[in-house]
Amino acid sequence: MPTPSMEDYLERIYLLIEEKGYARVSDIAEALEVHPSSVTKMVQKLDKSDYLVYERYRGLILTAKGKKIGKRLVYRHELLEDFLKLIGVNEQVIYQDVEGIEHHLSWDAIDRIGDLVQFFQEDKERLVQLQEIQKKNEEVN
Ligand SMILES: [Mn+2]
Repeated sequence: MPTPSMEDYLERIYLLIEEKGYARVSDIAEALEVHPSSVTKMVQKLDKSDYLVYERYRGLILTAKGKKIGKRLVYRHELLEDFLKLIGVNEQVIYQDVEGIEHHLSWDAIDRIGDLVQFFQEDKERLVQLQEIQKKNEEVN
């Protein structure tokens, strides 16, 4: 199991490769706002755990295991953003909230949240009902 920090790297590396076709240490450092030497250290750790293959002058590639988990981590982040948006959380705090919770939920909880998002998406009337409750609660406060 990757640590939260390893998850952040794998998520970002997967996204960079998806967007640009490659992930350089400098790109990862910029995206995660960390020093390149920290990236090198972590990349070596991820290599040791078989999530990727890193060669100093040739860059890095994700292994099948790294791709699989990277894809799930990106999905998890996007699902949690969709979920918070759906239930009406202020968009300005959504990204930070997701960064704060994403590593601390079980995959069971993620899948159940997925069900709930689907529940609201399949019938917009359900969302209207939620919004009515929220309006009422706002009036009380
Ligand atoms: Mn994330």
